[in-house]
Amino acid sequence: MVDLSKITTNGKALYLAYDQGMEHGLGDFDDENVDPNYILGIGISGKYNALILQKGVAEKYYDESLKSKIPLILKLNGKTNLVKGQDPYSPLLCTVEEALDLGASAVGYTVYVGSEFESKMTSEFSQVVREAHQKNLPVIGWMYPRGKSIAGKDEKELIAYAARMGLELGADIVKVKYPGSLEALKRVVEAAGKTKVVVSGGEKAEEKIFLSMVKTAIEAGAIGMAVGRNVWQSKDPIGMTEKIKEIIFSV
Ligand code: FBP
Repeated sequence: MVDLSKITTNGKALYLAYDQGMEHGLGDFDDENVDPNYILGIGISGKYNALILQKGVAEKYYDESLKSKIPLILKLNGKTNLVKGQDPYSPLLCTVEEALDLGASAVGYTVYVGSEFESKMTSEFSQVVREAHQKNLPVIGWMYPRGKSIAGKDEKELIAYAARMGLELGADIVKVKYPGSLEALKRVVEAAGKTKVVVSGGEKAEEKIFLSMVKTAIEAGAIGMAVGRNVWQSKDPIGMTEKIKEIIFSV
């Protein structure tokens, strides 16, 4: 088993996701959070377990002085939201070797389970797992059911299936969308087995609703959260961080 201690605290984790500039475009940003330095500041002051970046941002902003302050999870694949009308494919953009050179403590990769391009992604993901595990580097699978073939299917069941795919493919942690209830998330955690589960933050929600999702995630057995917009779109990102941490790390 790969050692997760560099990116967890007592087995729990809170990650700050900042790959939305590629995945969603500028619509997620305002004048402050468009600047990667603003996010790094939140990550460091909030003592996050790791910051999630694409390689270009890591190369230009995650410099030597930051490496001892906050661990890096390098996202190895990505895509824009501009390509429409076909099933999603997220190509490998960065190698495990490059991630290590950039100072990464773990790597991440999105698999769109159910996409007609699923086999390309499962194959790339398997290669990532192979190379990363040779270097004792943890791998986090963003396991997201997507594509025409899943239309009309039970979303909760699909999220559990995607989490299971993460286990089957060798992910150390799977990052999943919140399936809507405690029972559904318990099933996801059960499906993932010894692969740990973190829940994705999602669109900016009302604080009470978001924090109750965090509470449910921990109750269901997830080790924590990977949050972006609900923190760095907040008027008080550090205050928000403290509230999330109180839930994740006090149990
Ligand atoms: P948020 O907390 O802002 O939702 O970020 C989590 C995340 O998984 C990001 O890492 C990624 O950019 C984004 O969500 C992808 O979401 P989607 O594919 O649903 O647009």
